[in-house]
Amino acid sequence: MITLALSKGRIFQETLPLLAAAGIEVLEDPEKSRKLILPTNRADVQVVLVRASDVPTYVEYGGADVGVCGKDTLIEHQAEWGTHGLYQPLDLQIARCRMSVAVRADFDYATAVRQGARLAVATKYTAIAREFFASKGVHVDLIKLYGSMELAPLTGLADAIVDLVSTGNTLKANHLVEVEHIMDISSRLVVNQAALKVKQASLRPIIDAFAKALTVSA
Ligand code: PRT
Ligand code: MG
Repeated sequence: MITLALSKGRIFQETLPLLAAAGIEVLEDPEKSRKLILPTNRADVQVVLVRASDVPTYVEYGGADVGVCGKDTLIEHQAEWGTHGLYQPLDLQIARCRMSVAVRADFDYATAVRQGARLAVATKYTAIAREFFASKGVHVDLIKLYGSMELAPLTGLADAIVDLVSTGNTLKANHLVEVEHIMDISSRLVVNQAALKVKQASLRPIIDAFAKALTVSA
């Protein structure tokens, strides 16, 4: 059995065409079903639904053989738990967005940075934020949040946030502006290294079909 870990929402939806290219069809809609294990048209392939941030954990420890997760999630996971056991063969170019720094439209970020002010930065992505501001030589107090980062500058909890942006609509609706582009983000295929050896015969064709679908769409 090959077990594929996906999170509900954009990653699930955007992985479906790649699965189709590998001849795999998920037989239930996660938005309608309450099942956490979804069968596919192949008796030897199943999908498990997990939180986006749990995908690397499932794959690393063998709860799943393969998974799909954002580069953001991978960097944060590896900063906390190290890099063993996860093979990352492909950038799937799906669920694309960017990691950015945003502040209130009336906050003078450039001057605060130039004057060496200590910035209070709220984020879910503490490893990425720490590394980014350290590389710029900016002193920050990091405030860890688990969601709705946009609220932090509006309530005075923080001067700035580090968050994912795709259309920019969420920032705009909350009178925030992007002041730094930290990195582009897309989702990666992650594979359990032991599974790659032991289940090579069934895993390789799936990885190869994904890779081929990517070059065709590029
Ligand atoms: O939601 P949950 O806490 O379970 O986990 P999650 O937020 O990590 O999962 P999910 O499914 O929301 O996101 C999965 C992955 O999709 C992320 O790890 C990213 O790699 C990728 N992705 C792509 C995004 C976005 N685009 C995105 N726009 N993840 C989140 N957002 C959020 C962003 O945080 C902000 O709140 O959407 C809002 C901004 O969107 P715009 O379009 O208004 O700019
Ligand atoms: Mg989310």
